[in-house]
Amino acid sequence: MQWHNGMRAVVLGLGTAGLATVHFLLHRHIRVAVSDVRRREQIDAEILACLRNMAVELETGEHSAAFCAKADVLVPSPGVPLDLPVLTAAREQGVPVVGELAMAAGLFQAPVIAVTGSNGKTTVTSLIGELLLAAGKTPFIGGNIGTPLLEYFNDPDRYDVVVLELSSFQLDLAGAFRPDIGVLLNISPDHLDRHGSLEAYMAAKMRIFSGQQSGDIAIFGDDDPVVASIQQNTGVSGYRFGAGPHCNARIDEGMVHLNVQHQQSVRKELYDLRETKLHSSVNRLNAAAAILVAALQGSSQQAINAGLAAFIPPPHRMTEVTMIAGVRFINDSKATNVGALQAALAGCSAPVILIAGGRDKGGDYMLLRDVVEQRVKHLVLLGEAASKMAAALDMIVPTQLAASMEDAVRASMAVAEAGDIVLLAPGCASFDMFSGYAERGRVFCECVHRLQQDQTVKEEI
Ligand code: UMA
Ligand code: ADP
Repeated sequence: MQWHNGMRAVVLGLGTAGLATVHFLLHRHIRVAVSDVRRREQIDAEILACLRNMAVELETGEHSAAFCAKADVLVPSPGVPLDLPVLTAAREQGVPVVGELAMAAGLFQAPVIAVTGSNGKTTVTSLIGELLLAAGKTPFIGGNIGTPLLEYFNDPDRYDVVVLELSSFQLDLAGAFRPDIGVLLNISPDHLDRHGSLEAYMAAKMRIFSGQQSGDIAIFGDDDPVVASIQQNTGVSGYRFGAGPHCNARIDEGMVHLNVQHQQSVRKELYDLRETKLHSSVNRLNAAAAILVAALQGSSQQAINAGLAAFIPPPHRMTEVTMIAGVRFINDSKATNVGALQAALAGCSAPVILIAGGRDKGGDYMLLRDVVEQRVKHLVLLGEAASKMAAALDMIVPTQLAASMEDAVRASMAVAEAGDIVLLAPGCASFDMFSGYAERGRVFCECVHRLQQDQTVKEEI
């Protein structure tokens, strides 16, 4: 994207990414206006004052054609759908529609590592950060993980490497973005309400590699059949992690065998995950991906081991809550799509009482039938998607509906026996009953701890 003084940009959406975009553009002497569908009184007063001080014009309550018509470029925030009438009109009139990645392309002063996939992005991005810190680096860690990626440009001299978690929404408008290392972990259907089809969603994910040139590195999750077939069909060569014998980071039980040739040197090393907090089946994959990245970045084996040992996985992802009468309670509230739920169940070795459901994201619950049949002994369903999920699964497993998380936890305990697992892995978004996955996970933990207290009181009586 070529910027010039006096250009007028309209930023759509005043969330965290939109605000960072405003600062980025003002710093480059671009005239900025912002449009947000929220009403003015719903916007934080401090942000309104800040925009006023910077003389940034603000439209609220709609994205009007009149407001956007004056733009030389439109910058939608990641969560803004790309089929809005103002965006369609802009494209028809030849007005560029660009995203954060396209704006940042070519401006990074440090090597860029970008991570995408349907599941595991946050875990892998934060683990790469930890491994690089252990190697004495100062990484900027941002993107979908929380800190807007354009905030890197507030103080670029501070960082010697950039690690970005990228969503399909961000990659949709990636422009000429070119990561030095791009990682595609896995692909399972998600966000189909926004992308319209699995093909469009996959195409967005593949954009992580589209700006890469010779010498750049592509890393693929080889155990994922969709990623493996994309790699084969597109002919993109790269490094692979997974269980296969040809993988450059090969998982075998709790060990990762690294075998990479990069810049004239060969590294054959063994990493033991058994004493780390990365022992779940999905976290072994995540660890293999991160080890590969760190090794290709030049981190020593000693530094990688130190980072693995220090890493604490982010909460609400296969986190053990407690054990009550021999029953283990696991919180995987962040399993917000069918792929994450499938992976959670596949990783459980004991019989599972599964608590699932929430806001439907267009997921195909029929895909769960095999793994539910193999792993789940009882299904407890919550939220808006409960009846759709029941229709797909109640022929396979005893199923009941629950009105609240408290009911779901107590109903699960009522059918559980010592040795079982009660797993919260909703396979759905949380917004029908909670403010987000974190609140849903917190409420689950509270219900489990209340149940534990009640059990203790009963035993004492
Ligand atoms: N808005 C409009 N018009 C619309 C839609 C939204 O004006 O048509 C406004 C809303 O009123 C709100 C603002 O846009 O004021 C929100 O913008 P946003 O949805 O882009 O959210 P941000 O707060 O800017 O956060 C975004 C990412 N959000 C989304 O992709 C939905 C955050 O990812 C990211 O952490 C943040 O930028 C910093 O990079 C969140 C997310 O849910 C965690 N991501 C999805 C996911 O992980 O599944 C992709
Ligand atoms: P994302 O940022 O892609 O949403 P997270 O690391 O936050 O990924 O994990 C989201 C969900 O996916 C959690 O339920 C977690 O247990 C599960 N998960 C983590 N890594 C993987 C993986 N490699 N494959 C499948 N599921 C995973």
